[in-house]
Amino acid sequence: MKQVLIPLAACVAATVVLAGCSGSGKSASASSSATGASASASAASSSATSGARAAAALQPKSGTNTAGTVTFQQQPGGVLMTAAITGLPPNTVHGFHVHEKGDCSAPDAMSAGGHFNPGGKPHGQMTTPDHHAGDMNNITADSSGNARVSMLLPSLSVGTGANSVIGRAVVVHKDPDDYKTQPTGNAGGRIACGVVAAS
Ligand SMILES: [Cu+2]
Repeated sequence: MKQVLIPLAACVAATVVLAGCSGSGKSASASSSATGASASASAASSSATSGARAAAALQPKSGTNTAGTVTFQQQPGGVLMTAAITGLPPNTVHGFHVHEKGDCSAPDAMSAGGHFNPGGKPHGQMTTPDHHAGDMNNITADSSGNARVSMLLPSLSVGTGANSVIGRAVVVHKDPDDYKTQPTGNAGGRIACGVVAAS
């Protein structure tokens, strides 16, 4: 099952990346100079080079075996995030965020601080206007405890600007994010953490 699914998912991700790469440089510079662009969109593109990449290796925290790899790639409309996570309890849903501090040293990962929120927004679902830049959709483990997801994150960048993921941390939580409770989404403890570095 796993061996069948992974090549398929990798192929889809590669297709998306390739599609995003072709002709992307012009769109990025066009949006950064457009006066009508929203604040978050112009912040995300003005300091980022399309195609720039970053990655985080998730390490188990709070006594779990949860681990994985998260990659970020700058695209004209935001950052394409792809994650492959293992060691989750089977068939469970977990909050998943970019947190402010690139510090996963604490056994409970509390050293990573709160959600990455350079815009000073309320916590919420990433598809709504009000959300932390680091808010991402919940991830769902399959019957083997694996999760493989891709999301386009509109409020982040890969670069040197205020919204860049580089030097932040990715955190997997014990419980689902309810997308409402402030400022955490009531997602419980932190079961994996990884610092994001340019790649
Ligand atoms: Cu979090």
